[in-house]
Amino acid sequence: SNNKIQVDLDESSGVAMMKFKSPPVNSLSLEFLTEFSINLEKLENNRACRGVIITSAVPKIFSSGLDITEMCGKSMEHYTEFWRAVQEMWLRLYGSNMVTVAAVNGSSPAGGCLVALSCDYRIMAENPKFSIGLNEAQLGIVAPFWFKDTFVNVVGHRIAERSLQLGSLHPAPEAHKLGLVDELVPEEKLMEKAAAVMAQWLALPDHARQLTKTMMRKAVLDRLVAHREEDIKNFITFVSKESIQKSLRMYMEMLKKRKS
Ligand code: CO8
Repeated sequence: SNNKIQVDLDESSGVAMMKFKSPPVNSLSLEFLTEFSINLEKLENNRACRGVIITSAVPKIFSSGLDITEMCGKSMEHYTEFWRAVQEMWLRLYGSNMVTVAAVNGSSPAGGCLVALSCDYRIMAENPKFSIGLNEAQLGIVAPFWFKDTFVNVVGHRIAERSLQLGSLHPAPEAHKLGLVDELVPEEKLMEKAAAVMAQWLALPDHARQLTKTMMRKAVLDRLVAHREEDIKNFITFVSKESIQKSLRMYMEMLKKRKS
């Protein structure tokens, strides 16, 4: 189905709104990631579009990150296809020529955090119940090098190192202090603020801004492009281990138990 993400382009401003709409938690399944990449590609190739605001239509959750069920008990072929889709999404988003603003209106662990980190600017609702971070270590898994690179480029090496080792999920106020998000606003002001920030970034000539963005991000993008197949192999080897499968199953159990 072609409706996990709602896209609306305002031709007069050149700004597209991309809303994650895949309840209950906007997890990044193969289907979701494929739709995400196709939408980004379409907007990228549309001359009428200069910027994208990414947000969620699901209350309290921006995105719960990679769909854990895609990494449990599946075939090698499936893991390959899934991981290629994760890479593709990141290459498109991090390497986008458009201005990308994340309006983080809910929790945003792991892959959800990666999506926000890959944008040019992050605004988060100031609710301390919403947290964001690369919590992979808590699941007994390790964030790939390009997740780490993206994180380091936002917060610097020391903060990234501590946060990654501890698998920290930072409540919004703490995320702001660390520079993981650029700005906090009351939830009802989030979209207004995102539009204002977008207008500020779009006031510059596209060409100069795009070349500058490329200059800042190219090394990190090139590193994955150069090691893409190796990165897929690493993922498959890692995720196929019985110990890792066990960790992921236990984590899913924990999520379910926590509820009842
Ligand atoms: N994948 C699949 N299912 C999920 C996920 C997920 N990431 N997150 C939640 N769900 C499911 C829950 O199991 C639950 O299912 P059910 O209704 O069948 O019991 C349903 O979604 C609703 O979840 P909750 O009841 O927990 O909803 P809450 O509103 O209470 O909480 C949260 C929402 C905060 C998002 C919470 O669900 C949560 O913390 N989820 C886990 C998030 C997480 O840790 N994600 C990490 C994924 S790993 C990743 O993104 C990067 C991996 C890098 C690869 C490394 C190499 C191996």
